[in-house]
Amino acid sequence: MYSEIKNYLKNNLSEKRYTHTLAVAEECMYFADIFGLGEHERDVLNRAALFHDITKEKTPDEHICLCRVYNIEFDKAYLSTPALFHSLTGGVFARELFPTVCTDEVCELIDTHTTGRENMTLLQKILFLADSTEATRRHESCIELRAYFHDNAADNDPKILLDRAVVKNLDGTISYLLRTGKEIAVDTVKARNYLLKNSEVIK
Ligand code: DGI
Ligand code: FE
Ligand code: FE
Repeated sequence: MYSEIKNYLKNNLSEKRYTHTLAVAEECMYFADIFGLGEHERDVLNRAALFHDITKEKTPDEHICLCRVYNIEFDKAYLSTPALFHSLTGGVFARELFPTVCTDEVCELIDTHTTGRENMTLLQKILFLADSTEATRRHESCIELRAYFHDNAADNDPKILLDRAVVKNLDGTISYLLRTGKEIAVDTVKARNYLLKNSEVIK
């Protein structure tokens, strides 16, 4: 099953996006080991990682069309930021191609991989973070975040470390959006506030 999906991705994504996709899947399995996840959760993570950027290279018009066809509501912030669209359309698009593989559990992870969301599940946090900490990312903030988690994983409660790393990732995105004058999605703010209020992220 995975080889069929990989074949599709290899033939339909740029080489860079394809390499990133495989690296996210590998990074998700690193987190799966850290958190001792079972077979089912590993499988859901793997599928979501493979599909997470399946529509990243589509045009804004193609995204709008997918939203119309599938009755997906989107914030007007998404029109000025096409980068946000792909997390909304990825699930429905993947499901059209691989209906039995892209289950609701898988879609739930794809939905939140870009902005995060209030009260995320462990698997949602893992995909959200793995997207930035995968080994082929070259951006300095991603390299730092990868080192932050990987270097501290052995001697910290991994759940708290994960929450801290998710907040750091959100902080980095928010700083970037402020620097470049872009709109901050409500889910991005809610994801951060929720963790500050409900998790032991502050030492
Ligand atoms: O798809 P990837 O490149 O692997 O990574 P991603 O899904 O995290 O997408 C990154 C892009 O999403 C990047 O251009 C910044 C943008 N982004 C993330 N959160 C927000 C956002 N853009 C806006 N305007 N608002 C957000 O809250
Ligand atoms: Fe993405
Ligand atoms: Fe990605």
